[in-house]
Amino acid sequence: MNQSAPVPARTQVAIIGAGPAGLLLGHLLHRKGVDTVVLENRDRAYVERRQRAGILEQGTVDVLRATGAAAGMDARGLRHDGIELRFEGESHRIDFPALTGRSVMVYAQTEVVKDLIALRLAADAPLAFEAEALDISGIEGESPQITYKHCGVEHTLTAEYVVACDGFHGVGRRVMPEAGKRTFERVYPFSWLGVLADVAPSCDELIYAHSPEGFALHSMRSPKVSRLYLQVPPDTDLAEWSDDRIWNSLARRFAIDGDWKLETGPITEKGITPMRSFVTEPMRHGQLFLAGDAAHIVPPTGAKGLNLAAADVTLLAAALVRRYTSGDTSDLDTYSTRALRRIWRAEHFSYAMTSMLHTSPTDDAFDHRLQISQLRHLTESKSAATSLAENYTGLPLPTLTLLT
Ligand code: FAS
Ligand code: PHB
Repeated sequence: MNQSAPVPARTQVAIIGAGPAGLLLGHLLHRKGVDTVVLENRDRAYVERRQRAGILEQGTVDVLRATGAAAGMDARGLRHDGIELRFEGESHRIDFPALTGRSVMVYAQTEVVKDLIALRLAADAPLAFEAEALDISGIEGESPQITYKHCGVEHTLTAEYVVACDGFHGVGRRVMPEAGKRTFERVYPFSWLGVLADVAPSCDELIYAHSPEGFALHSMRSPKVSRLYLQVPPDTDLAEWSDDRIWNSLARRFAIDGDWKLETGPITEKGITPMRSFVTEPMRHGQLFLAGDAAHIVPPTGAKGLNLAAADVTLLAAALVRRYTSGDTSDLDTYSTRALRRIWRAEHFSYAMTSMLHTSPTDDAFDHRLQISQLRHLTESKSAATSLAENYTGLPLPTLTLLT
């Protein structure tokens, strides 16, 4: 099915993008009686199978549960109370509940997206697939308009607010006026090669490994499916990485003293993800708002990407509900400032985790000693471990009263 209810020509909040940000925003607003339309330029199958994030921080879990979108997560998600750090043949666990009283949920972004699409279609709320937003105009007026193409025909959607949840390559950020726009970027000298494998995970919790050969991460999607990543050069050709080469390299990177063994199995998906940090400020101009990857990108080492998107739209949804229920626009006026405070905290955490765990081609022996010292400090200092646990499980979200 490529769309739900017919797409009206006018709505209150027009949302571009049916990734986690756009779908969650649409869900949160529809529940509270705010009219929305979601426009997505890909087809449903593409959006639902796109392999990306795997970890939901506590705040994201709380929002999904508080707003009736957690049935799939609570049935199939895996609650994790910690992660394992490996370096120099050692293994050390960071215990989240003991340090913060919070945990995380292993539940793939693909499943979150499927759940939110199903909820939106069941609610018969307008969601058009293969509907590409071409331009956004009138954002400084009362009735901004989106020009979009759907099934080869151009249409216009008029709204009171437009929220660009259209990812790093979307149209929203391009429409923000250059005057006053500030962008910040850091491109890392490595990428991640990610694989999905039909083999039971060789661990109960995620393993983040620092090794002379480079970073490796052992994650999972279910008790029978493993998700693993290894650091590769930025211009890596996937064809040069056979299954055997991937498994052998991962085994060396995860190796610790003792009899732990990496189980291998059929690799069903492979992909290369470049690593960058990116932020654009501000996240609002007139009636146009940015949320999620449209406004910021983090290296996935801190498992923040999806969760930042969810936090942005939770803040924005509460601000829009306040505006539509009481006419009070104060939270809308402070959305960008409040969202960016959380975004920069996650940018720093993701940068710090990435710098600590990856071996850069420009690193020397001094850099390597600093990394090992930082890792060892995390295993010996409760305050250092608590800081990691606080950031990894996510900063508390403001009250959800307006959204429940
Ligand atoms: P998304 O990019 O998910 O969604 C934007 C949507 O807008 C897309 O469906 C797109 O088709 C649509 N769109 C774009 N332009 C449009 C237009 N003009 N008109 C209509 N629709 C348009 N994060 C982690 O935490 N862990 C990970 O392991 C991880 N791995 C990743 C791997 C890859 C390859 C990528 C690209 C990202 C990864 N991320 C990861 C980050 C990722 O999960 C994002 O943070 C998350 O998808 C953000 O969600 P959205 O902001 O909704 O953006
Ligand atoms: C994943 O499971 O895809 C995942 C988990 C943790 C990360 C990044 C990706 O830091």
